[in-house]
Amino acid sequence: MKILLMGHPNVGKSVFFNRLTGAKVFESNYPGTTVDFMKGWMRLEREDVELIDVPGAFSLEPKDRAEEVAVKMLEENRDSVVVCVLDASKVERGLYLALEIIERGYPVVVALNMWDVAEDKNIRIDVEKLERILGVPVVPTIAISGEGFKELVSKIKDAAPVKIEKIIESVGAVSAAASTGEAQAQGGGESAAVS
Ligand SMILES: Nc1nc2c(ncn2[C@@H]2O[C@H](COP(=O)(O)OP(=O)(O)O)[C@@H](O)[C@H]2O)c(=O)[nH]1
Ligand SMILES: [Mg+2]
Repeated sequence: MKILLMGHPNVGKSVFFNRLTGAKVFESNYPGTTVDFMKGWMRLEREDVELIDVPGAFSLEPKDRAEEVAVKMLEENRDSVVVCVLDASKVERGLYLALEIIERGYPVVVALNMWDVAEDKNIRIDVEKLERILGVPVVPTIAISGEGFKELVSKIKDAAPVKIEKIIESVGAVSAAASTGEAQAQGGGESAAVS
C-alpha cells in the first residue's frame, strides 16, 4: 500500500507531506519530464508506508504536464489510498477531482484543509452530511497547525472504494429528504452540504 496526496495546486499538499513524513524524503523528477515530486515515508500502525506528494491537478483529464504526471502516478499505483486534499474555502471546486478519483475505484479520504480560512470566511460545511453523501471519510484539517491530522491518519487504513452510483443515489436521497417536511423540520429545507 502507498498513500498518494492529491489535490488542486495550493491547497496545502506539501505542508501535509512535510507534516506526515519523517526525515527521509526524496525529491525526484518524474521520468522523462521536468515535473518533480516528493516521496517519503510515514508510520502507520507500526508499518512504514510510502507517501507521495503528487503534482497538483484540477482534474484527471490532464491539461498540462503536471496533471499528466498526476494521472500517471495514480494509474501506476493501483494499490494506493488517496488522501484528497481540498481547500475547504472552495470546497465545491475540489469535489470534482475527489469524485473522479473515487469513480476510478480508489479508496479515498477527503481532507477539508484550510478549515481556518473557511471559518474566517464564514463558510460552513456539514461534514457529516458530506461524509454520508460521499461514503468516504471527510476530515477538517489545518495543515499549518496540524489540527485534524490525528483523525485523518486514523481513517486511512479504513478507507474503501465506493461505487459512484451509490453516491448518486445518496445525493438523490438527500435532495428528496430536503423537499419533504423532514428536512424542513431539521433546518430550513436546504439540501446542500455546503452553505
Ligand atoms: N491558513 C492556512 N494556510 C495553509 C494551510 N495549509 C497550507 N497552507 C498554506 O497554503 C500555501 C500552499 O500550501 P502548499 O502546501 O505549498 O500547497 P500545495 O501546492 O498543495 O502543495 C502555503 O503558503 C501554506 O503555508 C491551512 O490549513 N491553513
Ligand atoms: Mg506542493
